[in-house]
Amino acid sequence: MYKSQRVTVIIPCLNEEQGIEKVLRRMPEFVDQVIVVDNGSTDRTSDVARSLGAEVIREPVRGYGRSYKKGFSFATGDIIVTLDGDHSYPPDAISYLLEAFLHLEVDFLNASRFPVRDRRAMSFKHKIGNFILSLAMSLLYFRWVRDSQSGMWVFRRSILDEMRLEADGMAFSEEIKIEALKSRRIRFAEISILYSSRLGEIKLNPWRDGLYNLWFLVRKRLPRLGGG
Ligand SMILES: Nc1nc2c(ncn2[C@@H]2O[C@H](COP(=O)(O)OP(=O)(O)O)[C@@H](O)[C@H]2O)c(=O)[nH]1
Ligand SMILES: [Mg+2]
Repeated sequence: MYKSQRVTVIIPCLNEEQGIEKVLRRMPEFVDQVIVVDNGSTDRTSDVARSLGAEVIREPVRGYGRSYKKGFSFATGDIIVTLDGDHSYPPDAISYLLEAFLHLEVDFLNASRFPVRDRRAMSFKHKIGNFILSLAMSLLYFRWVRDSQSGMWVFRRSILDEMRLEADGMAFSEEIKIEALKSRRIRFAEISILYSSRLGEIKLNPWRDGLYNLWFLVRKRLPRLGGG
């Protein structure tokens, strides 16, 4: 419990045995439920997660978005916090994010990785790609978003009823923010966290996922451009 709110943390994992151990060891005491969604990892991810007290849920179909949607259906907290299992997002920032979330009285808080202070955390190519995707999202949805691709969010579980979440892959990260921005009832804010270099192997394919995510942004906007 954090200030009488039940907190669920959800972590999607695909072969993150190193990262998930560090993430779970740094998980704050006040978190009520930790869900790790495993998608057919071939390493010890599930065993490690279970031994450190997480609820491990298996999603048979691959995909970042797919595993989040599965995880949401098992969440019981009033507030959901998400992060990667690769130890690149700081679990220590959860209390700071929750404090800001409650203080700002928002329903969706995006943790921006920018400015990146750790030089090894993100390559120049990824910085450019992220900038293009965030600029595209900001222009298409008329709202300045610094980090459209961040994987760390804090939101009220109840807002999921207002969202249409369709992406099964990496585009899920931008889709959930778009759905939050589109709804008049959902108050959105963004603050910075410290992002560091990941443990283990990257699952994102920069060209394939980057271009697809750009296309996804435009496609999701198109029917609205035509129909108003
Ligand atoms: N369950 C599940 N997790 C995934 C899948 N793809 C990526 N992940 C996890 O999602 C998180 C984000 O992936 P990552 O490679 O770190 O991408 P990046 O942070 O955008 O560079 C990591 O915790 C991955 O293990 C998937 O298909 N299924
Ligand atoms: Mg990551």
